[in-house]
Amino acid sequence: MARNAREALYLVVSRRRVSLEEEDHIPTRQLQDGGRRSKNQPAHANAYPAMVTTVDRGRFELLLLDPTRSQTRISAIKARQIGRKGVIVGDNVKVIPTSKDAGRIIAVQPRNTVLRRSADDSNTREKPIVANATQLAAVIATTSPEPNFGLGERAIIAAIDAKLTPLVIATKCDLAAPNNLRDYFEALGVEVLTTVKGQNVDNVAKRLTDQTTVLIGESGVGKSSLVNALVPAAGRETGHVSSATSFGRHTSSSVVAFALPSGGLLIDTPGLRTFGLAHITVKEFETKARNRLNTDSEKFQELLKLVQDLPALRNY
Ligand SMILES: Nc1nc2c(ncn2[C@@H]2O[C@H](COP(=O)(O)OP(=O)(O)OP(=O)(O)O)[C@@H](O)[C@H]2O)c(=O)[nH]1
Ligand SMILES: [Mg+2]
Repeated sequence: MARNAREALYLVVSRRRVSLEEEDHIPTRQLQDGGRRSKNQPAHANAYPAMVTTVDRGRFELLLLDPTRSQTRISAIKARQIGRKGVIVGDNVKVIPTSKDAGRIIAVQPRNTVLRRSADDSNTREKPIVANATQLAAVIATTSPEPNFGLGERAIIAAIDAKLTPLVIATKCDLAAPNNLRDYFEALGVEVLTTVKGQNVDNVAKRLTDQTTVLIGESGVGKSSLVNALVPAAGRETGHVSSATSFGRHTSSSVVAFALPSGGLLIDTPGLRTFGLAHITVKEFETKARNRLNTDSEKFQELLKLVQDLPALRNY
């Protein structure tokens, strides 16, 4: 973090604790933002809409959605009034700037969608991944690591449950042909896009424009490489895949959202080993799949069987 951003954050954190009532009546001089207000005006009147782009141990990076401000990225903490309520990447929030590049989140807007996974199939404790996504792209390499069809299917099931459009992006097509991946997922009614190292990714860019797409896949499949290709300013670190084990190095450790140059958002996530589905119910899944997957296909029957065979923790 830049030094001035860290200092600003320190000032925010070290500010004396105030009661809820006081929070709503912050003196004007603490709003060094230009948004002047009278002493008794509620804080919400000076709040800006923003979107959470990353979360790191109680600290949030936000993209301010106010086109009149020159500074569009700020760090923020949660106001006490939000309590223990979780704030996740993709959340639309209201923030009160406390300096040029820091602020305090005072409200979280209702979510349109929530992509979640559970700790594992027999543990219903949910782990929300992102809010307000419209698409999920299961990123699967043709090789290195070898395709994990099971993880892809699970991500697709979670996408359907969260009312997101599922896609498959087959990476590393310069190393092996994507035919088996394409046949497998197209039979299910899922669109399959392909990428080749060093070639343009216009086919993917076109498909992601004006959508909020979350990338899900194993470590080393090339999620962050794809982000860098689509968002040149992203500068995501990428890692090597071990030639001995064919496993990735779990290079990315946090969920981060980036604005796509042609509109929309792209969300990179850390590599997953498993995708727990204990939160899925069979009936709901069947209903939600109707308009999004080829439910007449044999492949869909296999997918349904996977959901039916999950430990019977759920309310059918
Ligand atoms: N040959 C080839 N290599 C690729 C391609 N895409 C990514 N790679 C390589 O695969 C390795 C892993 O890429 P990353 O982008 O770090 O993978 P990731 O999915 O973000 O991995 P985690 O952050 O660990 O989850 C890097 O060495 C990339 O250069 C591709 O299309 N072809
Ligand atoms: Mg990565």
